[in-house]
Amino acid sequence: MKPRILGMILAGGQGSRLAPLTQKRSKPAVPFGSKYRIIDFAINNFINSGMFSVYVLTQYKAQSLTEHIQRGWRFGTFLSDYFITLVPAQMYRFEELGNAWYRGTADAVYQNMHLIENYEADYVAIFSGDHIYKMNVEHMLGKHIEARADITIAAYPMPRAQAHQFGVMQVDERWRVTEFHEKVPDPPAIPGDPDTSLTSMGNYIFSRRALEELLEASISGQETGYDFGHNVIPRALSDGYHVQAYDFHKNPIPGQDRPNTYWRDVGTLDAYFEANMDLVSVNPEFDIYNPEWPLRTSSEFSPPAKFVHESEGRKGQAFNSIMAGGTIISGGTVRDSVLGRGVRTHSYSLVESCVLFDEVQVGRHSHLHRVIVDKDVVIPPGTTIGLNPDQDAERGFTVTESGVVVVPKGYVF
Ligand code: ADQ
Ligand code: ADP
Repeated sequence: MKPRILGMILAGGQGSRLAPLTQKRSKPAVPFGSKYRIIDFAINNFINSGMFSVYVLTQYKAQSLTEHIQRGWRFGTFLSDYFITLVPAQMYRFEELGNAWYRGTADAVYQNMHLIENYEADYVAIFSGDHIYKMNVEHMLGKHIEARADITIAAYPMPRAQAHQFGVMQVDERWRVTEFHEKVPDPPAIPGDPDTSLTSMGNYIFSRRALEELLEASISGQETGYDFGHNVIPRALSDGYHVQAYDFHKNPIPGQDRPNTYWRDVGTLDAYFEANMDLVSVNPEFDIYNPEWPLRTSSEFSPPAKFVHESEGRKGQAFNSIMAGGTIISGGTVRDSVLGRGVRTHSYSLVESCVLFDEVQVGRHSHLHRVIVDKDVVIPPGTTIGLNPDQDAERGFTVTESGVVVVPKGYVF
C-alpha cells in the first residue's frame, strides 16, 4: 500500500522584518514575482510532488492569505483526499489548554493532532510557508523511508556568517544528525569547510508515531517552549530518535538539469527585493518557466498587458522585466522590474529596478529607482523616489540598509 502522507504548511508567521509589506497581511501572503504570493511556492512543491492533502495553518493577520487560498487553490473535486484547507488558530483544545492561540510552530501542529489522526497519516510533512524555492517532497520522503528515520530535516549549506539566523546541524557520514543548534550566535561549521554551515530549511518529515510522542513530550504541560527548532528537534536528539538530514542540493526537479540550489528565506526587505530581481536577471537561477514544474497561483481575470507607442518621444517599452495581465506601459520605460496586475505607467516615466504590486499607477515624468510600491498607490506626475534615500526616509518611507525604498499599501501622496 502507498504510504499516506499529509502536508502541513506553517503559515502563521508575522514577518515583522518585512514591514510595511506585512502591516496588513502575514508573510506567506506577501505578493512576490508579479503574480504570486510567497506561500504559492510551498503549495506548488506539494502539488508537483503528487501530494494533494494539505492543511495550511494560519494565525497572524490571515484575511489576505485566506482569500488568496480560497480564490486560487480549490481542487473542486469530490475526492476527500484532495484538499487544501485553511486551519486558523481556533482553540481546538480549549478545555485542556485554555485561551491559547498557536504559541509556536510545534504548538500549531499539536493543537491540530486530530487532523493527523483523522487522515490516518503514516508520515507528516511539516513545511514552512515562507520561502522561495522548488522542492520535490516525494524524493525527500523516499530518503526518509529508506533511512527508517523518525524525522528528516531538509538541509541547505549556507555561509557561516549568516547561519546564526537559522537552525544549524552537524551530521555524521551518513547524514544522520548528531547536533542541532537553533539560532545560536556562533554556529558550528561543516567539518573541513570552516566558512559554511549546514542549516535547517524549517521543512520536516515526521513518521507519525515519533511526531505524536515528541509533541506530547515537549508541549503537553509545558509553560514555555513550543517551537520545532528550539524545542522539538533538540528533544528528539536527546531522547535518541533517529533524526536524518536531507541534502537539498541533491533534490531532483523534473525538467531541470542544473542542481537545485535556489532557496531564499525572503525574511528581510533586502532579501525580498533581491529575490524579485533574481527573476528578471538575464539568465535566472530560479526558473519559473519549467512546464514540468508548473508554478500555479490564483488566476484572476485580467486583460492582456499592453505597450503603447504614441510617438517617438512617447514610447511605451520594457526591458528585462516581468509583468502580469492588465498592465499598460503607456509611453514610459520600464527596466529590470517586476510588475503586478493592472499596473499603469504613463508617458515619460522611468521605472528602474522596481517591484510594483497590483494596481500601482506611475504618473507622467515620474522616476522610480529601486523602489517597492505596495498595492493601490497612485504616484503623482513628476515624483522622484529612490534617487535620494535620505529624503525618502524624511518623507516617512521605509529605507532598507541597501537603500531600497518601500512605499506602503494605499499611501496617499
Ligand atoms: P524561523 O523561520 O525563524 O526558523 P519561525 O518564525 O518559527 O521560524 O517560522 C517558521 C514557519 O512557521 C514560518 O513559515 C512561519 O510563517 C510559521 N509560523 C511561525 N509561527 C507560527 C505560528 N504560531 N503558527 C503557525 N505558523 C507559524 C525556522 C526554524 C529554523 C530554520 C528556519 C529556516 O526554526 O531552524 O533554520 O526556519 O527558515
Ligand atoms: P492584499 O493587499 O494582500 O492583496 P487585499 O487588498 O486583497 O490584500 O485585502 C484582503 C482582505 O484583507 C480584505 O478583503 C480585507 O478584509 C482585509 N484588509 C486589507 N486591508 C485591510 C485594512 N486596512 N484593514 C482591515 N482589513 C484589511
